[in-house]
Amino acid sequence: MKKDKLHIHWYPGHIAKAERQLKEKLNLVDVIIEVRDSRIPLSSSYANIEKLLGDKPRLLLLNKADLADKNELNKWTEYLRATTGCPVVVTDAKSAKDLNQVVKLAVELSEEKIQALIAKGLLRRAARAMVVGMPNVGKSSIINKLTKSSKTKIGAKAGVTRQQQWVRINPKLDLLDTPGIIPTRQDNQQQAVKLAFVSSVSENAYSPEPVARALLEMLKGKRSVIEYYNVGDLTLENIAMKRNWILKGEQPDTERTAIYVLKDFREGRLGLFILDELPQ
Ligand SMILES: Nc1nc2c(ncn2[C@@H]2O[C@H](COP(=O)(O)OP(=O)(O)OP(=O)(O)O)[C@@H](O)[C@H]2O)c(=O)[nH]1
Ligand SMILES: [Mg+2]
Repeated sequence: MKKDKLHIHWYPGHIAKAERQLKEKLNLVDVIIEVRDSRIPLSSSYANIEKLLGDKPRLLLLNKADLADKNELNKWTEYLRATTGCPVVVTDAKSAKDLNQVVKLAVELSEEKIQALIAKGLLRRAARAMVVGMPNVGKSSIINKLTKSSKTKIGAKAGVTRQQQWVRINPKLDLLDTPGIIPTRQDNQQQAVKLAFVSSVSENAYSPEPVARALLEMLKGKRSVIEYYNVGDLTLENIAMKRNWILKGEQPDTERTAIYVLKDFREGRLGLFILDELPQ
C-alpha cells in the first residue's frame, strides 16, 4: 500500500459473506435495533439499508452521542425520523440512561407482529430483537447494558434457533445476545474515509497519514481544534513542529502525528462534531 495515498481497501467477497450471515440472523427476530455512530449518522449505515434489513420494524440508535455536537444531533434525529419513518433514540452506551426507552420502543414496534400471531391462534410470546450495526459503533456495549439487569439466559429456542443465545430483557422482550454486523462497504471512498475516522474499518485497510490529513481538512477552521493544537493552519507538519516531533534532518514526524490526530479525534479531545452533511 502506498503510504501517502488516500485509499481504504476493501474486499467485496467478505461483504457478500457478511451480508449473508446477517440475513440469516435477521430471520430470527421481530424487530431490529440498528446502531449508528452519531458522528456519521449517514456514513455509518448504507444508503439503502432497507434492502439489506428488509421491512421489519426498525429502531435507530444514534450512539456515541457524547462525542457529537448536541444541537446538530437534534436536527439529525428529526431528519432521520422523517426520512426513515423509524423511531430514533440518541444513546451514549457509557451512561446507558436512555436504554429503557429503547426497550419500550422495541416492544411497541413488535406488537403488530405479536398480535398477528395471536390472531392465528398462537399464545402470546415475548418479542424478539437483535442489535445490528457497522463495526465499532457500540453494538456490544449496548447489548451488555440491555442485558445487565437481566441475567436470564434462555438458551436456544426450539424450532427457531440453534446455537443462538437469547437473553430475556423483560417478559415482553428477548434479545439475541450477539449482534448482527453490517459490513462496511467501501465502494464509496468518501464514506469509507469517514468510517476510518471513527475506527469502523480495520487499521490494516489504510495508512494513517492520508486519513489524518483528510480529517484535518474536514475540521479546517474549527476553533476547538485550532486551540487544541495551537497552530494557525491545521496541517500534520505544523502540529508535528509544535509538538517537537522531528525526525533526523529536521523533518516533521508526520506519521506519528497522524496517529495522534486520529486518536485525539476518536477520544473527543478535538471537540464534538458531526462529519456528515445534513441533506437539505
Ligand atoms: N464515547 C463513547 N464510547 C462508546 C460508546 N459506545 C461504545 N463505546 C466505545 O466504543 C468502542 C466499541 O464499542 P463496542 O461496544 O465494542 O462496539 P461494537 O459495535 O460491538 O464493535 P465490534 O464488535 O468491533 O463491531 C469501545 O471502546 C466502547 O467502549 C458511547 O456511546 N460513547
Ligand atoms: Mg462487538
